Amino acid sequence: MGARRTTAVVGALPIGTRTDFLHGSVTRLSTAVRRDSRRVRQGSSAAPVPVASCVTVNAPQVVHSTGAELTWPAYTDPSTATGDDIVEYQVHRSVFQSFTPSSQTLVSPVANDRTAFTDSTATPTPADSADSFGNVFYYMVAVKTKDGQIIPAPTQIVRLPKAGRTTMVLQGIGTDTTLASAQPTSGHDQLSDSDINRTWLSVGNNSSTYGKTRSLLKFPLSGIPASSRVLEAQLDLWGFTTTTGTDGAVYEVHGLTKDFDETAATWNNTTATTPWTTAGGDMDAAVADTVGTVTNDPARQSWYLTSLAQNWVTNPASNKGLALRLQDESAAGPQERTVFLSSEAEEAQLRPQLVVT
Ligand SMILES: [Ca+2]
Ligand SMILES: [Ca+2]
Repeated sequence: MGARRTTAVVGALPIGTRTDFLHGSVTRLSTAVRRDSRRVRQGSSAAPVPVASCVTVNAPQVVHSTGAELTWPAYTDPSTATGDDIVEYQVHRSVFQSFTPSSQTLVSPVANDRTAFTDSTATPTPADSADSFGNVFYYMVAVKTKDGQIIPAPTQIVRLPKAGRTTMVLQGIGTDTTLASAQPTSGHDQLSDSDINRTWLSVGNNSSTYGKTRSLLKFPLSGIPASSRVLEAQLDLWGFTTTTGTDGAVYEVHGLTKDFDETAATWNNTTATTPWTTAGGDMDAAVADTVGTVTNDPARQSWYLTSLAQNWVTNPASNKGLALRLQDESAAGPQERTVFLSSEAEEAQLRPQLVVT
């Protein structure tokens, strides 16, 4: 079980002035997402290094206590000259975010016809260590060329789990949509904002257009063996904007008890033809976790769903997804709505993710 830390948030959001989502005042968005140096997230990458023809390692989806399972796009040979032809890839690893690849950081050369490597060389942090996670490393895939150059690349941060553990990062591969009580027969896989369809999810109770909104999300966990023990499952959503009428809103996660079709689900229906038993989504009464005090600053919000995810792993048929809703959706309760980026958002690193260890 890990402590509640994660997230190096890296990324940029669109620039500009826009009308506030779901009817409201005009707000000015900052040009870039602030970086929160207190937190380190699995699978975020460093700022791009402007190097021609470098190879940027992908955010890993599977991380072992001995290292990450890495993949990367193939090197693009920049010219017909032979000097810049690839000889081999090189996987490098450092405890520093910025480093020059050298023999001291080299983990392994990789043949030039391969674009994957599983690092198994890190010394695992003992399972009984007081730390909740193992070491943090930065990986780089460099390219060695025929003329002897080593082309560096942006690094990828990875936090290793402790000995005997594996972390799966599920991002951008789930399904999600919004249910809206004031438009109970319309699907909202995208939300309209100033007549533009946005890849957003909404949770709240103070929209004159949509009424109460709840977000549904589902992550496929089929890659995790059913016998696995889940030590921690962390849901991360990128909060894009929050509109608060009265303070105090609390955001709850519940396990869904009926599957949903992300393109057809509505407040009334779970698919195009099947109604929910209870309009607004059939869900467990139990609350898996809550988050309060969401401000209008763009920020990652995290919920911890360990026992819910354990059920999904042990009994895959029980994984119907989850619902995110306000604790008190009534007119007497705190009035607020938050827009989160969805699994179709352009900013791949800011899409919803479930990190399971
Ligand atoms: Ca060439
Ligand atoms: Ca979606």
